[in-house]
Amino acid sequence: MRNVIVLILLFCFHFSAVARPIKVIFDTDMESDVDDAGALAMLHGFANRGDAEILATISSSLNPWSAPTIDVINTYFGRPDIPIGNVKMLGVYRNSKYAKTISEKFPQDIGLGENAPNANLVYRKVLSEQTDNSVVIVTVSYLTNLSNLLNTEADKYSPLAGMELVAKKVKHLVCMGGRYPLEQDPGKWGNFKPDPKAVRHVANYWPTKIIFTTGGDFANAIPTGKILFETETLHPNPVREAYRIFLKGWNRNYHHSADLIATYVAVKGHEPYFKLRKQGYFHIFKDGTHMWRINPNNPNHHIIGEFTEGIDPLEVASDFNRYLIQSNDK
Ligand SMILES: [Ca+2]
Repeated sequence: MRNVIVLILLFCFHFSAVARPIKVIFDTDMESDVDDAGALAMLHGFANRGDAEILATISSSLNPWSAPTIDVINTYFGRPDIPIGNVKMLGVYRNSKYAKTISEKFPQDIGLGENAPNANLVYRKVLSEQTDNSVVIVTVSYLTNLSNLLNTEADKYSPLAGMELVAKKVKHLVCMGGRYPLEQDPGKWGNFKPDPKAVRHVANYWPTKIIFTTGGDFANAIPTGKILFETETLHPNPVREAYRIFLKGWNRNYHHSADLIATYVAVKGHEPYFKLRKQGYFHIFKDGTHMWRINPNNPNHHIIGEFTEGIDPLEVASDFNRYLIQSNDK
């Protein structure tokens, strides 16, 4: 009898400790690299398993094919009505090898990014509808939208300004951004380069915890995507097609997992695979180069760039791959 009570208590503790599904807003530059497509597929994989609820998918790119590619992937996974927002006016534009082809070849009904509402409005509407301290935002992209969000004022969705709205509704932010280790030479790479002003604004003023995840060798150690080519699907898989186009000429059928790491951490947390470093803060220089400094400590800044001892990165890759093919039509 006592064992039964202990089991019941453990069961209750387990399900009260982490509320499932995790409510996620996904912010992406679905254009220059293809791991964004993999990360969004992975997020749908989590949603299919009941681990995540996708509240909104947002493009931080002015590339007009970024938002429709997001819509293609949402539609393929049976969630065609997830709100999509897009950065407006001042933003980063990068070319894409795959986004136009994917947007034209697969079902989507947004057309072009300019038809998507302003990212600010989507963020404000969606956040205002959620319970307090419940939303995880994951950005695998430029920080333009999140910087703009902090600058928004009260509107029809909420009487709160952006800073207060984020502080009230967001649990934490997961940000794929820099390189690691970072103490020696400033890292200059990827998502922090095109709009460093936004990165500094978000890193210095974002009112909740930020978990930074890093790329480079750490993300290269987790090769993912091959499984897309090995798994037959009833309907043509747009994520497989995006990887195929992107990897053509590279003479390989896998890719790094930078954006997938951030997405995994957003839904599952850092365990069991990754070490979470808490002491220090992420210093962002004016040009977007960055350095993890041990002092002073910023309790809101955490960083992930190393595997837990004993973890084989290929083991992580095979787990990530499982989520990548959690489509509805296998
Ligand atoms: Ca990205």
